[in-house]
Amino acid sequence: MNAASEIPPVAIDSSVVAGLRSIVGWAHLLEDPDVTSSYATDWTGRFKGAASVVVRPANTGEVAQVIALCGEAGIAVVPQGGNTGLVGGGVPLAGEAVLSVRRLSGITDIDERSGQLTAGAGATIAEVQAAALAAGWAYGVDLGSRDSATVGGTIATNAGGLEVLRHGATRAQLLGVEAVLGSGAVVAHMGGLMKDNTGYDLAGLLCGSEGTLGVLTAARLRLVPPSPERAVALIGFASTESAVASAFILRRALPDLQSLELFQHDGLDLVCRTTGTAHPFATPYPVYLLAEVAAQRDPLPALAEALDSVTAIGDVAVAIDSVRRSQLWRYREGHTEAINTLGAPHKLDVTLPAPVLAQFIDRVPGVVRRVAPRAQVWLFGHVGDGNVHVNVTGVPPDDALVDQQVLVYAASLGGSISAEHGIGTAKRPWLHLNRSEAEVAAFRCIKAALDPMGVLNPNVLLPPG
Ligand code: 2HG
Ligand code: ZN
Repeated sequence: MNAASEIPPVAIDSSVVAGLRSIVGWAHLLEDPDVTSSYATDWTGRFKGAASVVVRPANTGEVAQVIALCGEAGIAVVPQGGNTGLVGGGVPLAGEAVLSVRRLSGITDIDERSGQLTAGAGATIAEVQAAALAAGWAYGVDLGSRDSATVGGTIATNAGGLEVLRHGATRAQLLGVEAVLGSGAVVAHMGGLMKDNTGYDLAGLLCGSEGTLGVLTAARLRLVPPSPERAVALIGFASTESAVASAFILRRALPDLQSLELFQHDGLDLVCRTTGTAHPFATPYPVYLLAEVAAQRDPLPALAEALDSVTAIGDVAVAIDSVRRSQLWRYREGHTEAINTLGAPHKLDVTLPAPVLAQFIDRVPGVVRRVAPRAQVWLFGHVGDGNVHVNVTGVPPDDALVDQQVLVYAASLGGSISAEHGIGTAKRPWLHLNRSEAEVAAFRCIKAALDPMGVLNPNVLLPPG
């Protein structure tokens, strides 16, 4: 169903191709399948399509012209940033044209006093972080794919990542956006005012809309004060229950807690085997927490005191210097790449209410194995946000049963079927698990109003029909 394979590109009339070429220039209209294929396969390899063309506009005016032309010609467009999405939302699975925003990568108007900057949609998160740091600030979003993920893509999915518990997800960083709507109109509200109650929050609406309402071209981002002093603790636990209970204790005890992650023995072992790294402790533990505290002054005394108050700890390693901190982080950040070495995984990114989080983690492998006895289940994620990344390998890419079982189970416990990766193509059939008919009808009205020609990413988020 959702993992399309070998889809032939939709033929576009040569006059439209010529029109697009005259907008972006010869070098930025790509047609050769050898070149366009990297834009048409998602990072996991589960979602493979074929782009009719790839257009790479240089500025907002060109984006608007491309959308207007595609709208008139009835050609659907998939906006794409760094192509790091994990739910098939940024790749052309029905032969759409790809509009890459990578060339809109400038970072401008840095205001060191108020802590704000303007980033083009194609700037990477690492570039925004570096610009923020150079101005004496920090960007409140960090994620493993920071070197490729773009501002546009992270806004389109309201990306979360590793610091949500402290700074909120991407939507919380937005002071304004510039975007080209499906109508071809350009909307821009980039004044950067902290207080501005002048009607609908378009930035908030476009954030998380997965390219279905507008193509984001730039954003005014709020920055956060830097927290240069850091300490990381890796803690082994004998059970999920004790790890989750301890996570809640640490969260309350540590106001400077920046990240609070969970992973399991199998995932750690896979990371160690694929990277040739030693295990952190002499004895393996079924579950691990990784906690990072970041402050303006030495966070170690507060971390040590908080760890003392946690009784269930099996073993703990604490790192202060950056090399050792990175080594501990590798055990967690290495999961995504290590799992991909086993073949294209199914990625089910869910959030659970706190009281049922441990129950979900312990029982979800059984839920998967009921329908896929030979599947392997990998569980890790941002336990501080109740967000578990359920990865399943050993299942064909287009097998929907595993996805259904996991998502139905999460929703039955009051959870969300998408914590931070979005709905994309992968989860469209299950939107109803979290959204009522009235809500989906409201979504369709918004889509029709902002994208009247239905040109923008028509095959994601909203269920067909
Ligand atoms: C992470 O938290 C990302 O590392 C990717 O959201 C999660 O690979 C995944 O499933
Ligand atoms: Zn994540």
